[in-house]
Amino acid sequence: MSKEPISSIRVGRRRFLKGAGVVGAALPVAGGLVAAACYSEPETAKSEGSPAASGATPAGGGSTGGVTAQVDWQKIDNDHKKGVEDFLKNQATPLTRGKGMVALQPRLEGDVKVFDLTMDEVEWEVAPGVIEKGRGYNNMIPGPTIRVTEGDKVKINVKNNLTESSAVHWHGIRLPNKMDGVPYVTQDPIEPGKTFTYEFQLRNQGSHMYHSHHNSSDQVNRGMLGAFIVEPKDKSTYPKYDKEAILIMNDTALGFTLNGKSFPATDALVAKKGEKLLVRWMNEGMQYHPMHLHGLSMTVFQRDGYPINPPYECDTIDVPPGNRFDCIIDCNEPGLWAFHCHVLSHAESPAGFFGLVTVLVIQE
Ligand SMILES: [Cu+2]
Repeated sequence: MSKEPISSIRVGRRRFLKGAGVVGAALPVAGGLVAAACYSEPETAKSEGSPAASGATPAGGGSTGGVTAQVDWQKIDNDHKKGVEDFLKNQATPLTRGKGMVALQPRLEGDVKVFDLTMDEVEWEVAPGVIEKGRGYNNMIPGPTIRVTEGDKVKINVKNNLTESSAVHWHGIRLPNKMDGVPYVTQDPIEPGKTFTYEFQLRNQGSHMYHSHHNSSDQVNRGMLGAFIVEPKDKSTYPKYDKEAILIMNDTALGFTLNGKSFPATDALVAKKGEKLLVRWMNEGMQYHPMHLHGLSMTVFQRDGYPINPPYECDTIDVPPGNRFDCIIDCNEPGLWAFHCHVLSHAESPAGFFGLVTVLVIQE
């Protein structure tokens, strides 16, 4: 069974729709998406003298009735529709440049896994045409994903290419104090142009993170973060799953992002009916994000790498800053299931969805 991260899966628009049972079938939830392709203007828009009929730009809000109000609701509908269409296109061909969370391959020095990280100033395209002054590791946001196994020895060389000092904190990982990455508490800051090497052995499994711990409300917010997955050495009691997705939330400096991108540039989660999907939630932002899955539930079995006994079931998981939750989604109901932050101002505006929104696609 494939353990390929969902984030690496690209599906063509037709395959995406077909797989979801949309093309040539009648999934009510997807009907709106199909209809979008052959959308025609409602009759009301064509009434004599309406701004839409004359090609005029609709007036702004404020009107409570008449022609202007009609144009306003149509603009809202059209903007929402375009956002969803763009999201679908993005699954076939990315609408933004740059992709974070590429798996970082180590090289072996004896029995030590050696990783190289750079800290970089990055021009980052968060949403189509929206380019922000970010900061990242290895020129990407989030930084590359580090994946090791409990018991592994690692050495991580970190070169600072920033215009200011920094340091890397290994969030959630049990390690010797001097490797904890907090300037003036456990080490000197890594100054611009300098390199620092972290060395430790992994004692605890779990979904962990790494991030800046210096000027961090700026540096982490601008993208200096990544996933650090420690697989358990003994998987006999670990839940079985077919696919995995890591979802890192961030907010403020680059806006509301999932894995460094804002809707419609976010990746869909794609699974086949009957598969079990492991989702590792991580919040690197400064706000709470209750992530809500439509139509299905999540079974939460681990928090911050520590088991939850017994696991609990929910459809909205509140992920506070710094927290990581691991859950399994039993993908037993085909369709396109909206998956979004339920602080609605993090997810939708009159111009449509944005920010912390994706879709779980369950194919027949
Ligand atoms: Cu939120």
